[in-house]
Amino acid sequence: MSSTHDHVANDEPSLEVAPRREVSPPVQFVTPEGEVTALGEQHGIDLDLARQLYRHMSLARRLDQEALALQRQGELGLWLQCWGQEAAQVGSILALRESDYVFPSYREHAAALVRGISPTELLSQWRGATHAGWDPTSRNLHFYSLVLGTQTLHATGYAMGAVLDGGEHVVAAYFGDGAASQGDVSEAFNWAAARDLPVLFICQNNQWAISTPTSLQYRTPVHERAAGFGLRSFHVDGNDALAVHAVTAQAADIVRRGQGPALVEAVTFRMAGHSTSDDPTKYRTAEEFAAWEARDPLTRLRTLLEHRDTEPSWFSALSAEADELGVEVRRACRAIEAPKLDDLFDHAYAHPHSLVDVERLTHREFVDSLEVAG
Ligand SMILES: Cc1ncc(C[n+]2csc(CCOP(=O)(O)OP(=O)(O)O)c2C)c(N)n1
Repeated sequence: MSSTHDHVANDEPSLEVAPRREVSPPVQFVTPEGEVTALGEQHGIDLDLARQLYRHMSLARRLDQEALALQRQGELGLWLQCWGQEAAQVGSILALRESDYVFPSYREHAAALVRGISPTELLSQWRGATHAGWDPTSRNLHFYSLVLGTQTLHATGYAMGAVLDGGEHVVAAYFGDGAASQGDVSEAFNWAAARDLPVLFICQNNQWAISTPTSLQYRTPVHERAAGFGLRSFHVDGNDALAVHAVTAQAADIVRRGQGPALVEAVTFRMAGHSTSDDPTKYRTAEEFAAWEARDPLTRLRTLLEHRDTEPSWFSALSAEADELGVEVRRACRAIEAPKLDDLFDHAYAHPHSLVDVERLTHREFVDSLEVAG
């Protein structure tokens, strides 16, 4: 049976410009078993960097587990876990300079922790206390974008301004495989390429967009699609923190030198549900979960470090540090105060506005009427 994707019959000459071809495997330095690949040996394994990556990834996983527990206890309204994506996030953000401006999506908790966002700042939004948790200018990390793909356009526009300022820039935008189906992302690719803008697109392909697998979303992998738009493009094992770091560093260097935008597709897996509101066992198999559990980003790095003379005491000190973070996450979450509803009106515009004043009054009258009735 033929499909629309079949090539022409063997006896006909192919007139296609670019026949479909096999996708090249992602760059990998460390196997899931913790062995260094030939490419990894060739590049060199920096054990200090490996320990730094492992530390950040361990702390991120602890924060993620604590936040899940807090949501289940009713302390958070919602949480979107980054479990499984720690290497993709920590490896990439550590390869950037602190002066590089970053536009995250909504699952980049590991990256946010590396940039120094505190548990209070990180959890406030998910406790319903604020629209956005931190001052984006203070750590060059924009606040989370929940409207898929919009941040890729924001990054592209930001990069246009950065170029006018002169200097060396990398403006990074994180997004998912699902967001890549948004027209906004294609527009961002196109405009960044057309204008040679210093944008580094970082796609975490975690295989799922809520309950839709990538296999139902597109035929051409995101890194190949980006290349079609004229971006320099990279494909990396997103559960291999050292490989992600090296690939991102190389891509960022190209962008920083003014050679146009680049894209890194990091192949990873969303181990949890999309959010605390869904049950992934309804749409994916235990076998798929187990296959990715065997590729866990922390386990492989730990195995590598253990094989390369990292003392057990180093791991126990890190475990104690993670315990302290856990205590702090729980304390910080419960201490987040409910917002004053007046803030909504105060922060609508920079200057007073008569319509906002009317809305504020109407709201007050409504609240007062409830108190009288109650
Ligand atoms: C413009 C837009 N369309 C739809 C949604 C609803 N939505 C929220 S998350 C999501 C899936 C996103 O998948 P992906 O980009 O792969 O990121 P992931 O959640 O896997 O990290 C969808 C469809 C949205 N937030 N914004």
